[in-house]
Amino acid sequence: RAGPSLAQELRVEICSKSDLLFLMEAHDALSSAIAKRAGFKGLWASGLSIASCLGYRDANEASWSQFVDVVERIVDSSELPVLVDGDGGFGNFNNARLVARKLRQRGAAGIALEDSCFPKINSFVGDRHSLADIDEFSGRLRAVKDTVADDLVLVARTEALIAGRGLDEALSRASAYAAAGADAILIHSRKSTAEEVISFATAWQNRLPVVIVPTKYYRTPVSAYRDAGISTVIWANHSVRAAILAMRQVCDRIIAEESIAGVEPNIAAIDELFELLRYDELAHAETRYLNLP
Ligand code: SPV
Ligand code: MG
Repeated sequence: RAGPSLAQELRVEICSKSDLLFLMEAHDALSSAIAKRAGFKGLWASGLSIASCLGYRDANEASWSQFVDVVERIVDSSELPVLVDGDGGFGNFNNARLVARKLRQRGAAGIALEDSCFPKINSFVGDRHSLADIDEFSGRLRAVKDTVADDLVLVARTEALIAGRGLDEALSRASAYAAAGADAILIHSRKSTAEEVISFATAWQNRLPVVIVPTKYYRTPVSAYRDAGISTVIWANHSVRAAILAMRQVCDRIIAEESIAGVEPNIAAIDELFELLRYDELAHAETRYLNLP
């Protein structure tokens, strides 16, 4: 399936009033295949997770081209609609539209752009998050929209609450971003309860679909999001965090026991790996194309 049809699928899902869409984090082809097998209908190519796996901080240390290469692997391996975390667009309007164009070429379904300044810093790191000027950021959105039109879903993310600027600022930014052509608004929060994102959703009244990232307010049941008319929930970093714990435990145990016998029941079988990467398809193709006796 080509990029634009995945974009269409993501647009329909995000805009659907009938139910909540869940996007699962992926950071490489394997996490993408695993999320697909679990039943997720769409993926979030997380900037934090991808940077972490490359050994970079979520501070625009990885280049846009490194990032786009990883996205291609995520798209290929799942063939699901992938909403890509485009950070602030890696610069000004010109960088943002270039990245969007490249993401379209690699089969992404959507891009989320946040109103941070380059270089960004992850929303949960420190407390010095500076917001971009509204008009300048709107220019980034308009440039992306003019470049990729309907081939990519454009999610505008405001960091107003992360920057401590309050609900009114978040709402006025969301309005400006809607006017600039965004298809949905991502409202981010670092609070441990969902209160402020629910307040946002209530005041916003679905002028565009609302997307949230409940990493810090993980206790809130999703029924609260359905009640608030929220469109999409992103589980933003849970595969990479699961991998960190699993790898740490296995490394700790192997070094302590000088044996791999103890860990064998607690790690994926080699066959599961072959299955995830569709070695059966290769075997089938060999019978077809190699003229085997
Ligand atoms: C990401 O997954 O990279 C995000 C979400 O942007 S957060 O890390 O919460 O900023
Ligand atoms: Mg990010």
